[in-house]
Amino acid sequence: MEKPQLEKLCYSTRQLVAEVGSFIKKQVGKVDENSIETKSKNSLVSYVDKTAEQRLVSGLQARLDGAAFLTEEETIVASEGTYQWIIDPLDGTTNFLHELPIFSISIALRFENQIIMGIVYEVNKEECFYAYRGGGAWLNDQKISVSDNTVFEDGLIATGFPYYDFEHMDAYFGVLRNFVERTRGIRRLGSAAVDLAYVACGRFDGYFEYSLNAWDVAAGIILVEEAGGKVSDFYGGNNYLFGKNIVVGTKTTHETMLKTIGQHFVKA
Ligand code: 2AM
Ligand code: CA
Repeated sequence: MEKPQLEKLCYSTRQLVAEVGSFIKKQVGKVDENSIETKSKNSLVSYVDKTAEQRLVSGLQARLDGAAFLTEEETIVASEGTYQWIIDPLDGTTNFLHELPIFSISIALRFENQIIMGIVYEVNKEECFYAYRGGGAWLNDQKISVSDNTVFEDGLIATGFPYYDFEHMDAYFGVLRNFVERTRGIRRLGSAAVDLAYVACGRFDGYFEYSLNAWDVAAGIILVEEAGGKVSDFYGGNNYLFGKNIVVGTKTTHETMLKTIGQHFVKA
């Protein structure tokens, strides 16, 4: 796809995402406790996630013919196609259900193993973060870039605590202890897509987490890259889309985080 076409698709996808975001916002506080399903330990879902996903999928099908889908709620199974949409219709479902105003829609478009577009829409503040390959990263029409802070100790770091996979607790809390002692602070927002978007616009200097799914990070990856940040897996490699762990940040923050993570996490 040529750049002008990609830009156009990104623009029209942003309209769709804002519409579905407004649906999600209207459902805050309306979900009956009995209608919440537990997919697996601490992984919750309601009609809101599913309806949002169905609306996104049909809107995207109308915008790009024949693309495949990888979606969290599996309302569609279409894995064949040169283009693939990777969707989390509601990232931060636990926050949403607890009426904690940090949750988002995360949509990425992948072509031949490369993410070429990403949109993260933070529903409460109506902030649309978007990027397409070679086009820079943006927040509501303003160009964004990662923080220009070069002092690790002055940085704010985001993470997600383990909530179902407790196998690497010692390693994880070893890293966290180090960062707690050495940085300005740690934040745990509960939406990986928002964490990544906030690194892209410089609110956070870095972010790391393990046990993630592709739909949590796909859009945020291109946001951080196009905003001038660094992205890798815990071992410095590029297996971060499906590898279930990710570390991102400004060049200096990423380098320092990776060094500490390497002292605690050993590649299996
Ligand atoms: P989700 O709401 O789309 O499932 C990283 O913390 C990611 O883990 C979040 O983006 C969130 O995505 C997911 N997650 C699922 N259940 C969680 C829980 N109980 N606590 C925190 N994060 C959770
Ligand atoms: Ca979700």
